[in-house]
Amino acid sequence: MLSTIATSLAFRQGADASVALYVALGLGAVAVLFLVVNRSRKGSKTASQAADRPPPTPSEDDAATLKDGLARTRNEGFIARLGQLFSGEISENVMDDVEEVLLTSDIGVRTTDRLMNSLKETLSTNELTEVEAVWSALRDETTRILVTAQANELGSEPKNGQPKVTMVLGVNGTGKTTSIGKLAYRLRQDDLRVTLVAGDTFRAAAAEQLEIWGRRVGAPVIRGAEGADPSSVVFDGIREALAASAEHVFIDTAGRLHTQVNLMEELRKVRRVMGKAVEGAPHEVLMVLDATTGQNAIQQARMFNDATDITGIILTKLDGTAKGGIVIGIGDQLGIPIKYVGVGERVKDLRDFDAKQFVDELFATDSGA
Ligand SMILES: Nc1nc2c(ncn2[C@@H]2O[C@H](COP(=O)(O)OP(=O)(O)OP(=O)(O)O)[C@@H](O)[C@H]2O)c(=O)[nH]1
Ligand SMILES: [Mg+2]
Repeated sequence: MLSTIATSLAFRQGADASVALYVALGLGAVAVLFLVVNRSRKGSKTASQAADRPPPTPSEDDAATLKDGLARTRNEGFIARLGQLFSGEISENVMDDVEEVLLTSDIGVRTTDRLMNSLKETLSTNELTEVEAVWSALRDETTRILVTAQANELGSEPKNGQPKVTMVLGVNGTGKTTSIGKLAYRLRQDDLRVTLVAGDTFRAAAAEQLEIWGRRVGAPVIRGAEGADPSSVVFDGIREALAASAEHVFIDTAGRLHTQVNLMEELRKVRRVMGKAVEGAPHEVLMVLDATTGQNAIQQARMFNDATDITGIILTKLDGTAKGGIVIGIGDQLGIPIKYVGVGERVKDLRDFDAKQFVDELFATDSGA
């Protein structure tokens, strides 16, 4: 429209056609630039709003099942690719193909080696070309890996009459606050008293998001002033929870500081101070890993584990990824039990992790045994 006005103006003033064309093109370019800048501004506003937007309400009754959460891994991830491999004529070098599928999935090199060695050890040469045999051997070894990791009891229980203190950590955006909200909701459904503590004092929005969850599930939220020392906020928060006879306390923590070293140092300090507020705290240190980040999640867990001794893992966003194979890598490489999996954004979309059920749902394809 701007270019039409420019063209007619230029003609009316008696300029020649080429001048009119240049003016029109110039104005057109400005208009396009304006549109692009405006749109990208809108985009970034939406993205930041998304990060801090209120969580979906508990009145959304439907809850995603583990099977729903694993749909993409089953239909698009390594399981689907193995299924395709086995659906046609089995070639002699099927084991090479299986290895390639596993290596290019999110299971990781080390765990792929373990699975391949196990196949070669447990199956005879003939069986290595039988679909059913290979499929069920893979399934058995996967179960073994996960059941072994799940058997590690790393957390502890509080003394009688004291609250169970759970520290929740993980890099920013992985789903810490959302998972705390979901866990608190479950405990509140059982009428247990829960207190939430906003240990991320660096962003006001972090505490606000926790407060929204607190109001929603009926749990008091303790927060400090923006920029306050996280350790003192956490100490005071736990003492308040103790005074209020809370049965569970969840500590939300920062996912990002100026440097990783600062963050690890801060988390160490926060962890130490908890033991001064309640003996034996934290009883659980849950690391939140975003399944969509694949193998990076394992590196993150190693780093946080060095600083804080993680006792369990919450694996979020399984519903948004075909990289569910990461669960097997986590079990094999970290030996830290996966306690919960997030299968959606709604308050009920958190499932207890059960190794056998997980393997059943994962390998539940038409091409499977
Ligand atoms: N699809 C899906 N989304 C999830 C899941 N868990 C969390 N989210 C979404 O992930 C986004 C980030 O979640 P938060 O809980 O704010 O993450 P955080 O770790 O507290 O982030 P910071 O406080 O910025 O460090 C939100 O939009 C959540 O709704 C899940 O299991 N599935
Ligand atoms: Mg948060």
